[in-house]
Amino acid sequence: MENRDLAAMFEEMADILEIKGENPFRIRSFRRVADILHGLDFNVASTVMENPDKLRAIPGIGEGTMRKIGEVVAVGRCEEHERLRAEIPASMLPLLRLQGLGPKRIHLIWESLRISTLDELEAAARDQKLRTVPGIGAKTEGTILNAIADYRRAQGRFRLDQALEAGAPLLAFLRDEPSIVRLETAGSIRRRRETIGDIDILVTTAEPRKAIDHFLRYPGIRSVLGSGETKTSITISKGLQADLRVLEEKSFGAALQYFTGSKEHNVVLRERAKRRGLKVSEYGVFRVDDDQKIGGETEEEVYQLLDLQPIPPELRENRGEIERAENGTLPKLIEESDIRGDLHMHTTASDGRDTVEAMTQAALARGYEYVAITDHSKALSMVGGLDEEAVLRHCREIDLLNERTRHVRILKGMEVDILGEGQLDLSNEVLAELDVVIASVHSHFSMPSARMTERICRALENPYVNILAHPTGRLILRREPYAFELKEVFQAAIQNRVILELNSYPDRLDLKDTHCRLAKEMGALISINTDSHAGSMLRFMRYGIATARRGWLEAEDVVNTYPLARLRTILKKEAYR
Ligand code: DGT
Ligand code: CA
Ligand code: CA
Ligand code: ZN
Repeated sequence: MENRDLAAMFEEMADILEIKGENPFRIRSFRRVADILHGLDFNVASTVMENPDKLRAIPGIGEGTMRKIGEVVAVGRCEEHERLRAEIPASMLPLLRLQGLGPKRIHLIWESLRISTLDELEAAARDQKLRTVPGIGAKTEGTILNAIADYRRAQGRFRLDQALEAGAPLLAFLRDEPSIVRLETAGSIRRRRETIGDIDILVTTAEPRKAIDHFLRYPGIRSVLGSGETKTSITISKGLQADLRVLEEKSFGAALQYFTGSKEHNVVLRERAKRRGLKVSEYGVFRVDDDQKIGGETEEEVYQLLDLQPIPPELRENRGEIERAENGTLPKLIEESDIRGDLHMHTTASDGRDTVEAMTQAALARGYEYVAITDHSKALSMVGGLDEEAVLRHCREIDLLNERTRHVRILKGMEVDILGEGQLDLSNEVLAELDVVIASVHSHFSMPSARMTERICRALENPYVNILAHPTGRLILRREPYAFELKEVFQAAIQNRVILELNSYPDRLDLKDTHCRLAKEMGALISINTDSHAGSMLRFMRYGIATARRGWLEAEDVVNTYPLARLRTILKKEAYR
């Protein structure tokens, strides 16, 4: 059981109490526990059994909390949680997942309209009845309708890393089958979207029956959704769907193009074909007047026949890529091999699992030229954040290690908390000792947009800040970004020669694709970092790279593709773009 599952239970208990309009003190204490559990780097479920005193020692974790955690871990359910759940209709719980609604409002809506399901809520918003509830206006009705649409879309979607990891053994299993000649993934997973609805797999074979039967023998199969002549659908772990399509070799390129999508990209492509007297389908490229097939064996050919540069899958979202391919000015997208170092990671000094030395070895194994060690600062006391004195000690250790280490340079850094009003959590004297200063928001997420904007901009004005980490604070499928003026913050970063982070941690991907592109267009520099908490996590770089490519980034836009000497001039703020 993960810490986040436990945290979710406490959050839900707080939500239910709030829907019922109960004691604010209890509500706050459950929320605090959820926050604490989220922030712990060790597995709470195993600790509560093996080393309960370690948990007990954490401020904010009382005996009642210990008991609840113990119950869930031991018997899989917590008495009080179950009791609370029974006190509101089960259909009300999804309402809590709606962005911008919140338990207080659900409470009010229940009080005045007795609404307890998503469908009732949607109907009331559409019929403009919701605005009769105190504190809800026409604008909120619109927000709620959007939130319901978002919620329905998010249901049944998976994070990219989950889909890639669940899909990998299936793909390996298919590659082992001799009757399968070609195998490619298509759809959103090939485009590396941040969330995936289902995995699309395309194969060619001389023996379709054999290939399909092999697919149906996959040991990780959970259910078979359907199997026909051309398409077979199964579900694998966690209910993720995978579609297998068996295709003809001679039109494989056209099929790959078609099933990679996006639908929006394909629509524009087909319109373009039509204007040129051509027709593009999953079977090939055809002349309209005599229905003659003129290509489709490879994907490049499909684009070439439309007088387009081949378009990388990550760009196929109808965001201007077709115009650029027409002019031959597509970006030369960044690749993982362009990366020379990683500028954000944690060690045992705060909440990481590995030592500085182990992290350095892991970086070396990836062929990096430099790494920055950036542990948390003291505001995050629950994860052992460092105070000024500890930072200086830590720096001296890194100096010593640098003397002994060859081939990779260790940069001294810290991930410093941005406090409530934009002050930094460490003194400037100490920040001056560091090579890299990362600033992050880890608290007070729900302040009004104007105040949050001012807070972040103020932090960026500190002359020692180099990188703004995970700038929007979102967690994919779990937490929306906090409210702030993105462009103002980007502008402040540029003015102060601060680099914006693309955090590759798989549930962050923050900045996201469209934000990366905006940042680049505004003239900002980006750093793609993993925020690793163990050496094995340096591999998360691939998710950051995928997002960067979807954000049209080139190596030149990303500071950790630069040789160390050039990077240093930027960290010293002697240069920017
Ligand atoms: P997903 O699975 O929701 O993350 O997104 P995709 O893009 O993988 O969508 P999916 O699995 O429904 O379909 C795979 C591709 O098939 C899609 O990207 C584009 C292509 N396609 C082209 N035309 C159509 C169409 O009319 N309907 C569907 N469902 N797919 C189409
Ligand atoms: Ca798909
Ligand atoms: Ca599909
Ligand atoms: Zn952070």
